[in-house]
Amino acid sequence: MTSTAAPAHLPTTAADPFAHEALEDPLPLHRELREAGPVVHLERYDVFALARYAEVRAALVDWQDFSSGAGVGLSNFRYEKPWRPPSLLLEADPPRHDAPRRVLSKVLGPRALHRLRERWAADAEALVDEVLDRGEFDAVPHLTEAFPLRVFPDAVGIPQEGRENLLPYGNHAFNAFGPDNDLTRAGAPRVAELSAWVAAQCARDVLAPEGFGADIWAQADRGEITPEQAPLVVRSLLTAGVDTTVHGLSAVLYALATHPAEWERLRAQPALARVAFDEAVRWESPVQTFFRTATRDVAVGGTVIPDGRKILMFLAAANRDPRRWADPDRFDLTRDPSGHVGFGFGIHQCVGQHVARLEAGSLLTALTRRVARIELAGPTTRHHNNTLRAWGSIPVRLVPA
Ligand code: OVM
Repeated sequence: MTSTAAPAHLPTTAADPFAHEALEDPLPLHRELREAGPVVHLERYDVFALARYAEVRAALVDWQDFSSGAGVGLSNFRYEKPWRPPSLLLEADPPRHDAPRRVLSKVLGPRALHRLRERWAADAEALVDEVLDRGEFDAVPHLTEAFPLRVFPDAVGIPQEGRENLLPYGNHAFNAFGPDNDLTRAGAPRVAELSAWVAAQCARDVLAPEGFGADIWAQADRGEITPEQAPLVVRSLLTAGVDTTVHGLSAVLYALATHPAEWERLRAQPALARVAFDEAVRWESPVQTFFRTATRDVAVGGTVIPDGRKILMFLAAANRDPRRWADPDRFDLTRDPSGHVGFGFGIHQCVGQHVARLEAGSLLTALTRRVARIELAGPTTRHHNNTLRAWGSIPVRLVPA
């Protein structure tokens, strides 16, 4: 791989955003990167970093100069073989990106989700009743993992068997956007087995006759995508649709448990559930970072990023940039969190965000109806992942309403 010396005036850091210290608490690094300048060189990986809101958002919108087709991880598909066939959505540029994107936008759009509203509301109420019986419990396995696992695989239409593979597969896929460090290597022994299981769930005859999976295949019948593309579009749902929503739900639950006044505000005004979830996505940024690749020598903030070089976009740092957000570290249901880049921005902006918001809205609404107080009941622990900001454990006590 070629590497051009960084311009002399370009701020540089030896910090490793994928080291355990940074994954445990990334906020000091994010502040350092934002304050260093609009573009920073990360020596350790010889890549460029954007951490300010304006530059991150501008680069996300500019898909022509900041390409996804060479992968959105550290690995540059111009030079390195991807660990799996690239995603037709995430790891593709127009025009190839557009038909799969159109199909998935339709399949996961508001019309399709309408059918799920009542069922998911009832599922959320049943789950909240179950955990209320427990009194004190770990909210990660019993609530924030349990809810997506209860509703999403059924909505896609995959069989029961093997669903325990979904979280480990997603966890590895998000680790694999980072470097070949201990986290990525820890996932390697199961890659073949997990990938084979995921691929098998994407076949037409394995998927239920109704569901997101069948809907994707129906779009292939209509010629919107090819029959060769359909399984990979289903794979995107199974890769990106579980861990992300789990960690988003953990984020909002932890925020509410530790901000009792905001919980009271939500109880008094349950229509704030969507704001609460988006504010938690801004505040926590479950997806912390994604890379892009420069398609030409591209000027950003007075420096030139050379053609073919990787750029790490710190969504999480942009979401707490004081240049954009008043009191950015505050979790605040009175602010308007729209415009956050926690779901990305531009043509690749999370195609599943309506699904995520419906899951969160269902669960938060059930909680506001049945729970008076959410209290931490013990020490929390983080789960480290190269891309995701996640809780491993959130011990809570729910006080019934
Ligand atoms: C995909 C995909 C999309 C978004 C995130 C992601 C593993 C994967 O299309 O496979 O993370």
